[in-house]
Amino acid sequence: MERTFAMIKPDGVRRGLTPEILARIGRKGYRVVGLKQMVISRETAEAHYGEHRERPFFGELVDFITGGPVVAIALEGENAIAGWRGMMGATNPANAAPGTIRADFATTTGENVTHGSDSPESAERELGLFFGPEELL
Ligand code: FUP
Repeated sequence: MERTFAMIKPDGVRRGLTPEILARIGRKGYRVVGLKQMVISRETAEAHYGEHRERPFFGELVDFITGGPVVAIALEGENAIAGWRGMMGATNPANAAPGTIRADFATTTGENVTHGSDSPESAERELGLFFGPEELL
């Protein structure tokens, strides 16, 4: 069993895609072990995207991710890290495989609806950033 951190970003929440995305997660068979709607602080956003700090899009990325409510989700299941990234599709929706969330619901890299941890180390770090131990059931 593996745990990963998933997020419905502000564009997804604003567009009312939360139920659709949670339904896909449920159909796939992942267990939701943590779930909350929240507005991310700048401090948390900068820590979450710390690996991109030097990239030219960093400021816009932080503005975007803190600009409205997100849904933070802790998922559990077999191969959940790679599996959830597979359901999301490529970062740039133009390259995302048909049937993936980003192919179905997004048009730009900057606003691509969902996030998913990319490794066991990221998953542990991101779950710790967004959830206290008492929030993961
Ligand atoms: P992913 O793991 O698929 O979310 O992709 P990255 O970690 O590479 O990028 C994180 C976020 O930074 C993306 F979701 C959107 C933003 N980004 C850009 O805006 N422009 C880029 O060229 C790359 C990423």
